[in-house]
Amino acid sequence: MTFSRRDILKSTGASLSVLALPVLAQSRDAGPFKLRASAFPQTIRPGVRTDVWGFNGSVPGPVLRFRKGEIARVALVNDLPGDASTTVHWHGIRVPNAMDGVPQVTQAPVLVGQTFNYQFPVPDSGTYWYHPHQMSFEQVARGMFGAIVVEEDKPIEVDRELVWVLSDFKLDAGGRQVQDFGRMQDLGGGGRLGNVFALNGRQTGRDNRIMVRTNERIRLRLVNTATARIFLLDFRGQKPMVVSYDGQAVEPHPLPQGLLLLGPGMRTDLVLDCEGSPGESFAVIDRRDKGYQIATVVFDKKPPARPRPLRSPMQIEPNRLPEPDPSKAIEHFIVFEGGMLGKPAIGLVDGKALKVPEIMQDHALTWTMNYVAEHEHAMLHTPMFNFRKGEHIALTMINETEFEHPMHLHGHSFRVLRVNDRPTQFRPWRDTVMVSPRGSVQVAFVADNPGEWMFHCHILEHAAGGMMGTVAVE
Ligand SMILES: [Cu+2]
Repeated sequence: MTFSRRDILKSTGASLSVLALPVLAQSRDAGPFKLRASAFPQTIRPGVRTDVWGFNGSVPGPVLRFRKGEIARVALVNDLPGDASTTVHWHGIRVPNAMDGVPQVTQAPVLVGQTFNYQFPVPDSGTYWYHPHQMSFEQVARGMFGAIVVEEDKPIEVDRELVWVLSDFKLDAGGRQVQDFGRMQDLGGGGRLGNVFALNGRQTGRDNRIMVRTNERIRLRLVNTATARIFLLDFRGQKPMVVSYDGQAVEPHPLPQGLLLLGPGMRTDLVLDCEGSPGESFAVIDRRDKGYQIATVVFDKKPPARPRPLRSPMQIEPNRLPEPDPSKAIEHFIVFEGGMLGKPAIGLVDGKALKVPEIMQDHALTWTMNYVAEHEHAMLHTPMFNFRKGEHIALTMINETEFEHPMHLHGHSFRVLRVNDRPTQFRPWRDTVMVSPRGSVQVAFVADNPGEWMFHCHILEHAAGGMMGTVAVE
């Protein structure tokens, strides 16, 4: 049984009102889409209204759906309060540089009252997301994010598709957002963690029930939009299969150690063949934070969707990414140092060597990449590396800090070749990769997209605290 695009959209909208996300972009000829950034109240925790910032009046913003190869046209309208300028970055999509949404680097910030028209071809299918790159540690924390789905030419066979946007919010007793963005202890520590976990903008928990049919096949598109929280999801008793990381197909495989690690900025598509008896249920919990419950999946008492699970292939048709050849790749290294624990680091700020405590005091920076602490989107930055267009690059990140860093490269996807000096099993394509404390990761890619591209930690407080740089492709 296959479902048409229309059926899938209908069922995502109708399946569960609590978790259903508004769908905006649906069709090629629907014309340019408008994303209006503004402040508004939303119920995140049951019973209270929270003032959030977001797109088109909802957190998360609408799911933008495109087809592979389509030209995306999105008008960003800035109606944020005060003088909050903003931009939109299309995380993971290999856009032309001028459309990348990075203030000072690829465009001027969009001022309140202004509109900016984004237009770019969408080269790859997969799960992506959008968010501002201006004051992102504050604007994303307030609720400015949404998912992007780029459909494959020939989608894999599923009954239903669900988009789960995971985030967290820091609320006070009255349900207001705590206004403590950019504190030094968050910049130099584990980032600013919320106290309310949210799934599609609503507090998660036991009562978040998702009804499924026995032997139904669900494609779950998971996006972590939190500024700092790392999720480690356990689908208790179920055996979901990973079919893509960061929008790119991977050989279908069970979750490593049965757990899904989802750091800030990362996405994973799972295929879940719901195996259980009608009336049973299972919990989805976060193993990182005291087994916090994300949702309860309940098997409908109706007869099974089919007598036994589907056996049709789960392999997604891969995107055509330029294949890096490690034997001819030029090697580069990046060392991360600093933060509040571990050995004191020395870093260059504006060309001057300082100890990290001084850098913290005088410049509010705490991290270094290759011994440089970089101001967010500094006007006077120099790229960390200059690549020639078409060059094959092997990049090794060495984490000399006591913290995890999900590192994100703009404009390109890379193959993850080695983690902690061991070859990876599937050499997955990613655009955001977790580097563990005292660990290392080697990635490879072809630098084929011209322009100056951000390379930064996606714990957005770390980015604001110095883990932000650029690479140039000429
Ligand atoms: Cu980091």
